[in-house]
Amino acid sequence: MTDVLITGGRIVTAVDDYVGDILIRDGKIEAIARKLEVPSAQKYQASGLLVLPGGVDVHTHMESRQGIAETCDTYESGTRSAAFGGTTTIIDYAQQSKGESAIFALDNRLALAEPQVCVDYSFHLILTDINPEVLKELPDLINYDGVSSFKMFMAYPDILMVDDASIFKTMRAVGSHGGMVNLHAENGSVIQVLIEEALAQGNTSPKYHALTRPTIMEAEATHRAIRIAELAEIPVYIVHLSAKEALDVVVEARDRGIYAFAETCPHYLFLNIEEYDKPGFEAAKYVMTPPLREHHCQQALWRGLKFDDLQIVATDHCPFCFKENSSGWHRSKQVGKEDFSKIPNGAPGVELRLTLLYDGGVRTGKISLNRFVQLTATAPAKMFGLFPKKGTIAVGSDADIVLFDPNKEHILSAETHHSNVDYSLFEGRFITGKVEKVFLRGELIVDGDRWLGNKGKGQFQKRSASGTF
Ligand code: DUC
Ligand code: ZN
Ligand code: ZN
Ligand code: ZN
Repeated sequence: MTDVLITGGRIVTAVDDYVGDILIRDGKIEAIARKLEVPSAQKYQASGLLVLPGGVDVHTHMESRQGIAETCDTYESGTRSAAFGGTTTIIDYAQQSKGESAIFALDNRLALAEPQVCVDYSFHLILTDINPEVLKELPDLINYDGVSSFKMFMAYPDILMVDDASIFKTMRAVGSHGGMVNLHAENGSVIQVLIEEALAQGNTSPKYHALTRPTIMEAEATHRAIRIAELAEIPVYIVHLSAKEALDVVVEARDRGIYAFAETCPHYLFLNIEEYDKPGFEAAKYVMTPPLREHHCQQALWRGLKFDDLQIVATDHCPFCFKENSSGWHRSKQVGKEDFSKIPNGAPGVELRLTLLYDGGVRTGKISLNRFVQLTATAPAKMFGLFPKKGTIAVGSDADIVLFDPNKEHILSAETHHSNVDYSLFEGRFITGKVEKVFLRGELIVDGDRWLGNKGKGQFQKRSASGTF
């Protein structure tokens, strides 16, 4: 592999900000200096551009089944879309079916993803059936397979929801081995009552998805999750935190010295509950869980990002097409046309995380440039055992590098994104700041609008301990 030299860019990490040259050799960062001369290297001039570590998105759902629906991005299309957005590593999910071995679930997902992935990848293991045999498998998954995070749902009774005892047992089983539990924190049993009441009253439109999932039921489950983790004496990670009330619970725990961590997602930062007032079935595009919240929640989330009560921004990319299509699995939102509770839960976004957060966070002064890198690359890599291989620009790290033009103006649209999904949550939004070039382990995979990557080139990442930073 020819050496690569990136010259004259503004190199930004979670802590640094300077102009310099980066030499890449055999996929890794070989040297960084004010000026490097390597005549034989392939050169890329980066003056005027930000040179950022490749993004790490720790929450995506490619080819993921939900009831009779399946997300519409394959591992190939979804990871290509990620790459165009400056994300070079994803952590997706392998889900244990009821009665299945967790190791079997991982092997199955690996076989599906491996020939397709265009960026580096790992999985969190979703546990749906916690029994003594499965608990015994977990240390092996951490120590031999490099899967150190386990997700459970406190919502969706009869489908995914596990009880508190299962959460506690799992925490105990993985904690001493460097594993961490991720939780979808909502009180699923209470929410189910509200859903049934709404439907009984004939309230079937998408807006009732939001109205039946109150913020205090997110806060209640967040509190329960953290207190159970406190008893088990292990760190805990709350996925897709959306509500101020839930954030308050995290802040309270962190102030007591508890290792409670949480992520939020771009849609909670930039959109609010008013989207559900869109006419007709249009609002179904915004049916994700938790739902979009009131405006005051957004302000709280930004504050949480700024003061490190929230550590990570991940996308929860879970794309279902809006329009019906005929191929195989029903993949569209139309499944829930007559009943909001049947609308597949999830929204797209894997390609937009960096641009949205740069435009709406850094440019507006809500977060600093270093914090932007911390939230999108460094903290996710550290939280889930990928650092320092991933998540930073340093000698010896993988050469996953994004050249970002901070002044380029563009308009977000489903017409120009690279996901299979047929709509954008941010259609027509005017943005300043764009991913220009993306290197995956030193190979240029995105060059402006051109795709230079290859499916199957993404490498599975065996991770070290989660939740230790
Ligand atoms: N939770 C997720 O993390 N993704 C999609 C749907 C859900 O409820
Ligand atoms: Zn969830
Ligand atoms: Zn998700
Ligand atoms: Zn259908």
